Amino acid sequence: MDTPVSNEAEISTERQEYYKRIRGHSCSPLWEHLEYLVTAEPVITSVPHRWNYSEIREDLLHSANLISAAEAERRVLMLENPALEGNSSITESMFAGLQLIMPGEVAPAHRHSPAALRFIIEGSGGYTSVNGEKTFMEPGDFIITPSMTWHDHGNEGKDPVVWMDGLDLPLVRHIGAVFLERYADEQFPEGPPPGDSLNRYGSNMRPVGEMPDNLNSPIFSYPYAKSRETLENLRKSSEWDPYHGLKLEYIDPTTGGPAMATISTFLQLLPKGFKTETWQTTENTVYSVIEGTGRIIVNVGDEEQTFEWQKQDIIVVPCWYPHRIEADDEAVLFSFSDKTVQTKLGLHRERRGNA
Ligand code: GTQ
Ligand code: FE2
Repeated sequence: MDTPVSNEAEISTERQEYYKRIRGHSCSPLWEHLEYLVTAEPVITSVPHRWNYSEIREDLLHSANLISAAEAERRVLMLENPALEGNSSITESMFAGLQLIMPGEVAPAHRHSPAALRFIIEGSGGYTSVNGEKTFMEPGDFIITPSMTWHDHGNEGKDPVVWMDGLDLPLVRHIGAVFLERYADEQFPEGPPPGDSLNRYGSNMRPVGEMPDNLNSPIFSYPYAKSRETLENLRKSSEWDPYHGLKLEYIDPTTGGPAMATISTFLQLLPKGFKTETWQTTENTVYSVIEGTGRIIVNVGDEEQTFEWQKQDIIVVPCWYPHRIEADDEAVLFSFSDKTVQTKLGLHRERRGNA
């Protein structure tokens, strides 16, 4: 029996030819792509992952034998999301890396439109200079380098200094607005004395007549000693949040908003044995462990993936992966995310619990 060419196949061929034809005008049919473009829930490429610092440390320190900080400009091992290899990204929106400065070295001055944060992992005597204001850094300290501020780094101590860099680079690259300028000299001229911005803006007061940029905190440095003490003081009067333990956000004291225009930053305390409830958020989060041991349990499809962590480890939990945290010992976690970008764009969402 003759089978007539099915209507569908005919349309299909006709459609194929049509698609080819409109391709010539740089047009494409939305109806063939809609279901992959606008999905019921976030569909992303990046995956949760943990970097075990004790496994990386030797290789990181070895980089100093291969290249100087000056030659490298920035001697950084990028933490690439395993699903985003070659993209210099830890999530779709953010960059993270481990930067090494050996005693006596200088990472030369430059400035750029992507913003950066530093979170100190090990070593003493390291400093960063932001627009000429030097800040010495200790493990656990958090320092910001706002967009287009001049910065150079150095190490006046005796040991290697390592910190985690967090940048909004993938986001800025996506938009296209990337600019870099190198300073003519190795170091930017010394400006205000160390601690100047903290003195000006860090005491719930501010100099009369000064109007700082309201997108970034005028305070460049958030020392761990102070923020750890705050957590310790607060634990006595605060209830533990079932999803976060005791979690504080670093802010710009002049606005109450986030410390950085494009990156949200947090410090959280989890008491010994604490187990959080499962939390789901659109923000892409990078955790850095300062104290304690425990695990982050992430739901990936129908299975649970467990990422054990200890001091100095880094864990990424991308957008919308339900996850919970367990602390075996008392733990302090620093984290940064793109929450403030999402909030400013009206996109941030979260879901508490398994519902
Ligand atoms: O320290 O200035 O990890 O400009 C990437 C780009 C660090 C820095 C990075 C940078 C820096
Ligand atoms: Fe930089």
